[in-house]
This record gives sequence, C-alpha cells and structure tokens, in this order.
Amino acid sequence: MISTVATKPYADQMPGTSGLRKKVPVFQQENYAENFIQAIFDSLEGFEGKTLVIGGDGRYYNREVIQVALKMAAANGFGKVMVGQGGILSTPAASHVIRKYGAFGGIVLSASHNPGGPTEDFGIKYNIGNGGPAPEKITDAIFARTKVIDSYKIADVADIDLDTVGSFDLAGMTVEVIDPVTDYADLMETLFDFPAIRALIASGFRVVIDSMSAVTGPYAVEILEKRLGAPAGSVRNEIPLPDFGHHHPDPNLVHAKELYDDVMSVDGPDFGAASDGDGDRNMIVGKGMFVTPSDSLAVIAANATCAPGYAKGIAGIARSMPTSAAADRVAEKLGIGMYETPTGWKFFGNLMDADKVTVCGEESFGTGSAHVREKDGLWAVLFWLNIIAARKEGVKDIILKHWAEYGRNYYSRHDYEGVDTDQANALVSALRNKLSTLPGTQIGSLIVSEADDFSYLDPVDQSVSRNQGIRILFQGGSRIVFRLSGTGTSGATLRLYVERYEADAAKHQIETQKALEDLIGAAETIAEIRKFTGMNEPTVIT
Ligand code: VG1
Ligand code: CO
Repeated sequence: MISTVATKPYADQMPGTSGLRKKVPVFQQENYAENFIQAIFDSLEGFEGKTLVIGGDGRYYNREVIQVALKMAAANGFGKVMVGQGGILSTPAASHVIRKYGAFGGIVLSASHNPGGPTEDFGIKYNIGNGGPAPEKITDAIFARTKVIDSYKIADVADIDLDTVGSFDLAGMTVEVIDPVTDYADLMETLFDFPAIRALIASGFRVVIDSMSAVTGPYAVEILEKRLGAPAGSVRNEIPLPDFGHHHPDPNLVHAKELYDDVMSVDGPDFGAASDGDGDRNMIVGKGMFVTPSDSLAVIAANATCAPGYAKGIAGIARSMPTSAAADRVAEKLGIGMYETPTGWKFFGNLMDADKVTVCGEESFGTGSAHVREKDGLWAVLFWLNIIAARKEGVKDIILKHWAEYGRNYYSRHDYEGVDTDQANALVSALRNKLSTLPGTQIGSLIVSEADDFSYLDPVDQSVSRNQGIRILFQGGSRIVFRLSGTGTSGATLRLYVERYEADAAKHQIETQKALEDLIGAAETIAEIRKFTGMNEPTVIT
C-alpha cells in the first residue's frame, strides 16, 4: 500500500522569504511538489506517530497538492493530519491550529499576495511546532535535500473527501477534517473587547472588509458579521476563489484602490480593511487617513493595553529592518525592548518564544503578535477596531495625535518589478562595492552618515544572517534601503525603502512622495536605478 517512487532532483527548489513559490506549471512538473514535500519530511526528525497540520489559501492547485501531501504524510509515518475543510486554512489560523493542538508542524500551501490561477503562483511552506515559519537552519536543510533527492514515499489510496468535517482513515493514519474558522474566531474573542466593538458597530460606525476573493472571507464573515453584528455585506469579495476572481490579492493602495476610494468618498464607510491571499497581511484605511503599516505597528504598540489580551502591557517590539522606526519611539517611551530583524516573519519566532517581544511588524502590510507565530491580517483589523472603540476616536485623530506625540516617520516603498535578474544583481553588487566610500558623501543637502549591508545576529540562538539589505543612513535620521525580493516568481524585484523623520507637527501634512523627494533623488544618484533596470519609474509605490 506504500510505494517508494524513484525521482530526480530539481535544481530550483530553494525556499525564499516565505517558502517555495513558483508558477503553477512549474509545480505541475513530474514529482515537483512530491520532491519538495519529501525533502521537508527528510529534514525533520521524530515525527513518527505525531500530528501534522495542512491547509492553504484555496488558490488553484491547493486541493491537488493537499491530497498528495496527505498520502505522503501517511507513508512517511505521521500519526494524524489535521486539515482545514475544503483545504482552507489562513496562514494565521494554521499557525494557531498547530499551537492549540500541539502538532509537530504544518504545511501551508500559499503564494500569499501573489495572483492565483493555472498560470499564476503557488507555494509550499513548512511551519514548525511553535506555529511559525521554519527558521533558516531548516529551510537550508530542505534545500540541500532537494538537490540530491532520489525517491519519495506515498500511500496508494483514494483521495480523501476534504469537504466533510470528520475523521477518516488514510492507510493507517487519521485524517481529521476540521472547521477552519472556529478555533481562530474563538482565539480573537479572547484577545479583543468584542462587546465594545459590537457596541461601536451598533452605534452606526460603518466597517467594510475586502477579502479580495481570498482566504479571509469565511473568517471575516464569521467574526465581523456574525459575532460583531456588522450588517450583511460588510465583508466584500468574501468567497475564496481559486483565481481570486482575477484580483491581485495584495492589500495596498494599488490593488485595493476600490476600497480606499470608497472609504475616502463623502458617504463611504468609517473604516476599511483588506487582506491578502493567505490572510496574514492587512491594510487599514480610516476616513481621510490611510495608515502605513509601519505607523500601524507603532499605534498598536502604543495603545496595546486597550485590548484585554494585552492589558498587562507588551514585553517588547520587533520590526523588520526596512520597516520605519516609528515603533522604536514607542518602545523607547514604554521602556521596553526593540529588535530589528531581517525581512520575513521567520525571524520573529525566536524572539516571541523567548518572551522578548509581544508585537511585531513589517512595512509590507504585516502586523502580528505572540498569539500565533505568523503575521495576522484580521488580528490587526480587530486591534484597530478595539482601539477606536476604547478611545472613542476615529483613525485620523488617532494617527494625528500619535504623530504629534512621537513625530512622524514619512515612509514609502518603491518596487521595480520584472527586472532582469542579472541587472538587478549587478545593481546590488555595484552598491556593495561602494558602501565603504559613501560615509561623508554629500548629495544635495543630505550627508551620508553610515552605509552597510544589514547583518543580523539572533540574540536567542546566536545564528547569523548576512546580506539582508543595503542601508544608507543620512545625518538627521533619514535613510534609504535597497533589497531584492525573495517572494517573486519571475525576474527580480528591486525594493527601495525610503524614510524621513519629522518631529515638527506643523510639517506632518506634507504629501508623502513630496516629503521624501530628496531621498528618492539620492537613491537614484547612489544606485543608478534607471541605468540598471532600464525603468524610469517604479511599478508599484506603497
Ligand atoms: C515580502 C515582504 C516581506 C514579507 C514577505 C512574505 O518579501 O517584503 O516583508 O514577510 O513578502 O509575506 P520579499 O522578499 O518579497 O520582500 V507574504 O504575506 O507573501 O507571506
Ligand atoms: Co501573505
């Protein structure tokens, strides 16, 4: 009943910022998914008889790979697999299920904010027993294994019915198909003041969530409409579709523009939010105010005690290096630890496990806390609603007061997508070569104070991650950062992150791109982006 199937390695199965992501046709090559899944199992020890969690964001190819993963888990000796009904589990919900049921680990099938469909993206990620993405030590081992793999194990049995909740036998292993929403919704109720949010909504405060035809729909309907009493229809695009209804499920000002325009319109809702494909990202828009993810982290940290789950205060804050320093000022004021990590949620896990930090955030629309070990889109939305209900103020007032108290970190990210990979690498090496000569250089009125390639020493396990992004710091606290994306599936994406601190409240209303103009100009002077990319402008500005 168990077969060992001969296979040949693929050379390109290196996990990126968040798992292995490729176009669907790449995954459809013979044994491609099987090889990677077997490489995961071969890199783990001691899972015999233990539980594995499997779920995905419902995108095209999700169900097929889940069936394969179930049969391979059985053949490799897992005792039980918990899988979301319909193959659905948002990334934060998967993290929670792993933790709640003490599972050995989990396989999350998602390409997150990348489009889905027969010619679009798919992804596989392994999460460890703490519920978080596998650290580099494990992803490196998985990659090494993919390069030499010569066989995989699979049970020769019929497919499991993924649509019926219940327990099934699969070649001696138990498969438990679980409701994907309830555990997660229950967890949210323990963290936030649901009665206060319900009262806010009942008073006429209008909330809209755009699930972008991706995984958060069922979660948002259950929580916002059923448990918090928002009118039916408050959750838009609430049915997860394999191709996300051709949406690009990336919640930002470009791809969630419709929602943004609606909230900004005269009789639009008071509060709008959107999530990405797998439900770990969030975008927050209030009347007259778009909240940058970096500011969102700072505001959540500063107001954390409004929420029952955080009433005792937070232990510390962590942010990815390119995320603005807005949260640093909050940590300073609260007298708690502040950690700067490389990009990618996997770097926060150790800090949370060691109780060094409670809330974490990334500029890429990711915020979360130690309630799970992934970033969590709906969690951020509920946190904002809780803060609004507690402070009895709207988003705009909260943000303006925050800036008045802490100063404003003007912030923007410019993405250059679809750049030729060699050209992108050439740009980065040219930058690296001139790093030591930059300090002291004057560009316009800006003077470079420091320039380096970010390297991180994990304070918990002492592991070191190098080459995590080039930072150019200017006198006065402004900075620009360059790095190449590790989640794309075609060509290279260059990300330029730009930040300027402004203490003076009289200067907090400048249009962001204008406020950052000189830094954007300096980035071009230093990195010659136009020359290397052949592009005059970024493809996406957030
Ligand atoms: C991007 C973001 C990063 C995020 C990662 C995964 O990575 O910049 O902050 O953690 O996506 O998010 P990169 O390497 O492309 O810059 V998700 O929602 O795609 O799991
Ligand atoms: Co995501």
